[in-house]
Amino acid sequence: MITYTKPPHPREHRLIFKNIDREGWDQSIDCCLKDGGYEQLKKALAMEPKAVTEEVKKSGLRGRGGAGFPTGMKWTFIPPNNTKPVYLICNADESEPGTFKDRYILHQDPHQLIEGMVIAAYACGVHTAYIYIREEFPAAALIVEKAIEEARAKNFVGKNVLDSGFDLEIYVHRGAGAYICGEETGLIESLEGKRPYPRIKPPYFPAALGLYMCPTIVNNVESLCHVKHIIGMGGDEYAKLGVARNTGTRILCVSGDVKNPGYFEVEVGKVTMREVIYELCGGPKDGREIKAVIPGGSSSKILRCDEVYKIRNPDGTTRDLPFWDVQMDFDTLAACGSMAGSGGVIVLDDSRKMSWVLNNINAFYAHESCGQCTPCREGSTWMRKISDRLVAGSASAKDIETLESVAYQIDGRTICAFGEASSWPVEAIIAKFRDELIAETTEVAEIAPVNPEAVAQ
Ligand code: L3W
Ligand code: SF4
Repeated sequence: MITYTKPPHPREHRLIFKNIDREGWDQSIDCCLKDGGYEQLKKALAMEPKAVTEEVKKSGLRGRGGAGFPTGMKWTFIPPNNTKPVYLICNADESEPGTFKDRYILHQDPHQLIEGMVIAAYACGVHTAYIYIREEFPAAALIVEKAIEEARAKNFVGKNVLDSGFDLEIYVHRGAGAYICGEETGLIESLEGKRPYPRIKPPYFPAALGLYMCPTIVNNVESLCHVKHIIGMGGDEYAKLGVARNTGTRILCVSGDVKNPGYFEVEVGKVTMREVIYELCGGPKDGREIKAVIPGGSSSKILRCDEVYKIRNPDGTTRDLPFWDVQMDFDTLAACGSMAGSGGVIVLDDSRKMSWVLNNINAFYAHESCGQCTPCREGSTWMRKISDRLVAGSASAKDIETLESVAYQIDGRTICAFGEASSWPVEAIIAKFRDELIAETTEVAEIAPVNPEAVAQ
């Protein structure tokens, strides 16, 4: 029986976090091998590469890094007549505010990731793979480098992996300390040794034109770990976890105003907002009430706890879905006008002023904009300046209108998704908490219009 230093909640279903906080688990390859490590790699190497991809497609796995894009489908985007090298990049630049799951995997179970990567590389015909680890995780980089060497010593990585004829090198690359390095094309530029200016998509979808303009598969740490379990269970069996179109498990990182914040691996769509807050996290802090939740990292739109959403049923009819009954899956959160993102659930209680929340988010995006395109560079700075005034008590009601207008002018007019990520929180907070924000504004005296005749005299 597995015992933990910090036991999982009974509602959890642990696949990826099975070894996190496990007693007697030391992250070494010996420990991992005693527990069946690299058995799924042996199974995958006995299959045709296309059959491995087929299992991942059947599993329904959707990317856990933010966009929820189907992983198996992404792998099939490598052009069929390609003659260039194909690369695999593990995006370990975990930096979405509210998200803190990948670091635990890198620190405590690096072999799970390496095994998933070798299987993914085999499926996609990759012989060179990179793990791009954010600069702020220096210990993780050392742990993963050591794990790669251990795997190489056992011939799970390197030339002729387990006598299969398949070669794979995996390199750790340390990030450059910016959020935008986690945007897949910014990451690729950074890996090429350049400033991480995102590329425009299309045409630069990495699966066709990625690293060194070669086909490149970019997957998040958690997504690649799931690959190992999909091969172990079979795609069909894996797809029985979770709900339709939202399969498997995912790690929710809950932070903010609850009694027991932390990480919880649950079946996708099998827990509601009420269950996350009251069961997994022990409810609001004493004497407080929940006000709102940002469900999928800071880029996702805020949900108010008194909202009721109109949800379209498969037969075209609609039904009402109150906030507390919202299932934490990709499709339900999208239907509520937000997104599941990278799994970072930020809970806000009635002690939080929305002007403070807004300003906090605006400060982050203004600092992290790469500056390549004008709407994002200028817009994020203006949004921060206005919300600075709001928290300082010197904003007017007109400023709220201007702030909203700036957000809508960024949205859809930028090179990468960062532009939307900076504007969506502003749009949603203003739309849902307008009265509260306006109550914090002051009336500014009208400045008298300039009289041209008086100036001429
Ligand atoms: C080839 C096509 N490939 C799509 C690929 C595309 C990418 C994936 C998803 O943004 C979001 C963002 C953050 N041919 C393709 C194609 N692809 N069509 O599919 O694409 P996309 O553009 O929807 O996603 P993205 O640009 O990667 C990600 C949000 O996630 N976010 C997460 C941030 C997460 C972290 C972290 O800490 N892990 O930073 C949070 O909310 O705002 O909206 O691979 O190439 N026709
Ligand atoms: Fe850079 Fe922002 Fe433009 Fe993305 S949207 S390329 S982060 S300036």
